[in-house]
Formats: sequence, structure tokens, C-alpha cells
Amino acid sequence: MTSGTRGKHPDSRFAVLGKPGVGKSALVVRFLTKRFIWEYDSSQERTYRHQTVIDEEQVLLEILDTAGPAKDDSIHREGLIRWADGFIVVYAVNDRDSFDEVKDIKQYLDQVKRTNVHCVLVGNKTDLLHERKVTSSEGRQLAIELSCAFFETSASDCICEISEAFQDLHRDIKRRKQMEGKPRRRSSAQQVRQAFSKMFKIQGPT
Ligand SMILES: Nc1nc2c(ncn2[C@@H]2O[C@H](COP(=O)(O)OP(=O)(O)O)[C@@H](O)[C@H]2O)c(=O)[nH]1
Ligand SMILES: [Mg+2]
Repeated sequence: MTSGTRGKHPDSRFAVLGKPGVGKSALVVRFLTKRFIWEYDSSQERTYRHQTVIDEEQVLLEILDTAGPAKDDSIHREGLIRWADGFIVVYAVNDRDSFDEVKDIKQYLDQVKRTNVHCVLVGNKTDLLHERKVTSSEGRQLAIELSCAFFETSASDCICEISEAFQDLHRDIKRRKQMEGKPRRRSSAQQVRQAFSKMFKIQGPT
């Protein structure tokens, strides 16, 4: 979707997961184009490359909009989970089943990644006020339980919370990459101890 980024390594890779119909494609397209499109091919899995600015920094995001059941045990799906640095797990606030599926999805991510999973929980379709089946506090509570950030969105109404969810996930991933990239510095106390021990060995008993 973004020209001039071919061959460039992405700063963050996101996979968007959730029960079919919760609005994953709508959210992704809204984030990328600022537009809401009512119908998408629900069977199609797509990856987008998107150059944007987050915290005054140019970043290249790769976003995988998944299709089909969020959790299947196929090798293909496992590969996608390994590929991603972080996950946007979506449910629809008017679909209780999609909310109940979230725990299973997170468990599956933990199992495949076997490391601290970066994830944002998104409750979508908040514009459907009279159809709501999941309250905001239930969503927030689940996010705490799963150690995820939490946002409620409406792909049809507003872009702001959607952008925030994507940006938040990028920041989280960036923080971890910085921590991992930092060379471990020995404390000065440790250095002094090592110097003494070296001296002692050199002058040690004959
Ligand atoms: N009212 C409303 N409808 C939405 C919203 N997001 C998606 N939809 C609709 O929900 C249906 C499924 O959306 P889609 O993005 O294809 O879901 P996906 O299968 O999770 O990718 C489509 O008819 C969308 O127009 C939303 O925030 N509000
Ligand atoms: Mg879709």
C-alpha cells in the first residue's frame, strides 16, 4: 500500500486476529486510508505495508489482516503468529461469543510465541449502542487479566482510538526491541570486584 518501501525492513509487524465478522478488515482499512468501507471479502488474508509517523519518527509497519478462525492449529497460522511482533485481538461489543473467544486466542499466542506477547485488546462496533452485549468494564477487566492494553473503537464512526491502538502497540514493541538491543553493561562494583580477583590470582600463593 505504501510506495518506496520495497526491501525496507519493517519497524513493527502486527497481526490482527479475532472471530470472523468483528470488523478486523474495517479497522485495518480505516487505519490505513481513514475511510470506512462497509463490505470486505471476508475470506481474504492480506498484508499491508504502511509508512507513517509515530512520536515524530518515520516508521514502517507491516499489518496482516487475518481471515478465517482466529485460532486454528495449522502450520500456516503458526507461522503467521511467529512472524508477528505484536497482535491486535479484536472482538465486537455486540457479539458475546467473540469476546469469550479472546482468552483462547491469547492462550494460543502465548503457546506459539513462548515469550512475552505484545497485544492490544480492541472492542469494536461501539456505535451499535442498543446491541451492546459486552460492557466497557468487562473489556478493561479482561485486558488487565491478559496483560494487554485496551481500546474501544468504532470503525464506522471514528479513526482516533484505532490509530491509538496501533501506535500503542508499536511503542510497546519498540521498547522491547530497544531493551533487547542494549548491550549489557557490567556495574562498576562488579568491575572493581573482577579487577581485585584478577590481582589476587596474579599475586596468589606460590
Ligand atoms: N456498525 C458497525 N459495523 C462494522 C464496524 N466494523 C465493521 N463493521 C461491519 O461488520 C461486518 C464485518 O466486518 P469485517 O471488517 O469484514 O470483519 P472481519 O471478518 O473481522 O474482517 C461488515 O459488514 C462491516 O461493515 C463498526 O465499527 N460498526
Ligand atoms: Mg476480514
